[in-house]
Amino acid sequence: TGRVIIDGQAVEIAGAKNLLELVRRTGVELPTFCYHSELSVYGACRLCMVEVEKMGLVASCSTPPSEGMVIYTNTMRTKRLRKVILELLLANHDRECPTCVKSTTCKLQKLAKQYGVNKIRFGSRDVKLPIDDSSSSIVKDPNKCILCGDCVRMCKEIQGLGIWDFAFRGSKTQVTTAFGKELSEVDCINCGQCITVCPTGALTAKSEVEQAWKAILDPSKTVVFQIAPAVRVALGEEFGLSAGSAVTGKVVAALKKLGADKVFDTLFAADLTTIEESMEFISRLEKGDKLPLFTSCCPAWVKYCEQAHADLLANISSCRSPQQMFGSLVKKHYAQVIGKEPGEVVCVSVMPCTAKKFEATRPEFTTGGVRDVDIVLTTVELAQMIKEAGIVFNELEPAGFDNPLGMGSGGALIFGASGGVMESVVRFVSGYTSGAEIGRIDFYPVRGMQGLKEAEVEVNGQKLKLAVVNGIANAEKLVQRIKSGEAGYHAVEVMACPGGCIGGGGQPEVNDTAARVQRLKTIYNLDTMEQVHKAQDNIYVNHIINQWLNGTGSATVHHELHTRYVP
Ligand code: HC1
Ligand code: SF4
Repeated sequence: TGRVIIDGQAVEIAGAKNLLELVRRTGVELPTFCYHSELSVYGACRLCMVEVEKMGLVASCSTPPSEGMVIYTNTMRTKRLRKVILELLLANHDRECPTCVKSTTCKLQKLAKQYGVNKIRFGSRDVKLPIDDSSSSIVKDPNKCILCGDCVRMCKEIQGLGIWDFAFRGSKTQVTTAFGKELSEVDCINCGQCITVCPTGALTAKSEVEQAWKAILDPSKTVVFQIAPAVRVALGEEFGLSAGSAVTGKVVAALKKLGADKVFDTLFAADLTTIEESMEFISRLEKGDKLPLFTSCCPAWVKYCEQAHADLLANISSCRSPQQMFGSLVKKHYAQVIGKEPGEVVCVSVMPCTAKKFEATRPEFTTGGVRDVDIVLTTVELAQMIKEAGIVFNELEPAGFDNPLGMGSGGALIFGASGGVMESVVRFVSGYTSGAEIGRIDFYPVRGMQGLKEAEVEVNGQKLKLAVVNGIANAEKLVQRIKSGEAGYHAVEVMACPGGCIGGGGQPEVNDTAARVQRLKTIYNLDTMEQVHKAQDNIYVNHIINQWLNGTGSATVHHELHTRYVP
């Protein structure tokens, strides 16, 4: 309680944890690399320094406000200090800005411009450290690291993994993996959350843009795209549209202009996943076996479970993720329908996720020796291709998906938000067990950004206990409670990224949770407008199950849409 004076203006302290938050309330944005409201305060970059009477210069992120403080945000000393810090960082930084993936979105570049750093009074570094591109999802360029520690805290605090840490001392300090191993050799789950907080080009997604161009420009290949649920509520941000703008029709139009032969929808496969996972759930409930059922769509969660909880693998749904169900359908059936060999059809996914790149390389997801999903582009990579092609995205006339793999229900759309898979399963199971048309089911308890959501639903006279978690640290806590008997559920949905896929490591960069909330809101708005609300009402999916897969529960379905996790 109490008040402080900021640049001559009285401000109520109420609820503010630090001076940085209070200054923001006055409409002044202080520069910072290492402050993220969802992570612990580190106070390393010192850029957010303010001058406080009787205290001098303090880091605003790590200074709690107290009654009567008199604060100045813009003095000769703060100005000089910020400039020196930025110059020192730049002196020690690989300044290949125009060729850097993060050029124009890099925070170091942006702040250098904003604070008028137009010369560097210090010598440049001459050491060049090796780039680590061993991972299928993430590239690390240590020459661009500014040691803010954001990735370290993200991986430790939100994902509970601690893949990154500081090593060496003084001017030799680096952020690296344990024993400096390559990223592919450690237990990284490829979630890409470290990328989302990296202010520079030190951590970026492994680009597959060149492979995609090669396929599109090869006349002997038929190139088939699928678009994940969460891409359509975020891609617009790359073209200056507000967070959460719905751009579904424009994405399809852009892909057709780029040269896609067919543009299908991951939503189609998500409906298939809902049906398969629900049938599996119903069967486990009847047998009272392998409960709780854990969802399997998130490849970062699956990898985590393989590494940390092999004893739980039997509880994970055997369903392939929608991305991989789609790939399997394309390579095993669609290719045949259009008279092509699996190798002549290139299946490209556009995903909000870096772990999907890894998932697509898993050896179990192949047909006739070729990968089911050949190329995985992130939302940001697709934006890159659209820009390269000179397409004026904002002026595109919307286009519709192709059939037969282009239709999806509202239940499939909400897969892109944490809680969506669970809600979609609830929509299916309630309808299936009642055997009647049940109308809309909007299941609010599992919606929202919270790390853990719990809900109960009555199906066929049985009370089912459900849990939804996002963030692997939250998942780990829940697993511990389940293992100790402290908590019990029938089904658990896990997504590795905050808010679910809308907050994936391949999405346009956002500095706060507000943008994620907007994306989430749009997903549910789009669901409300969908005429087909539940997976079981997707007539195209029902048709394909019968025509291509010999009906629900067939050996074909089992073989082509499911997988096995081997401890
Ligand atoms: Fe997701 Fe999924 S919802 S995992 O978050 O189950 O990536 O969007 O495509 O596969 O459908 C991601 C999103 C995505 C799969 C689906
Ligand atoms: Fe950690 Fe995820 Fe980054 Fe891997 S990708 S280092 S698990 S935050």
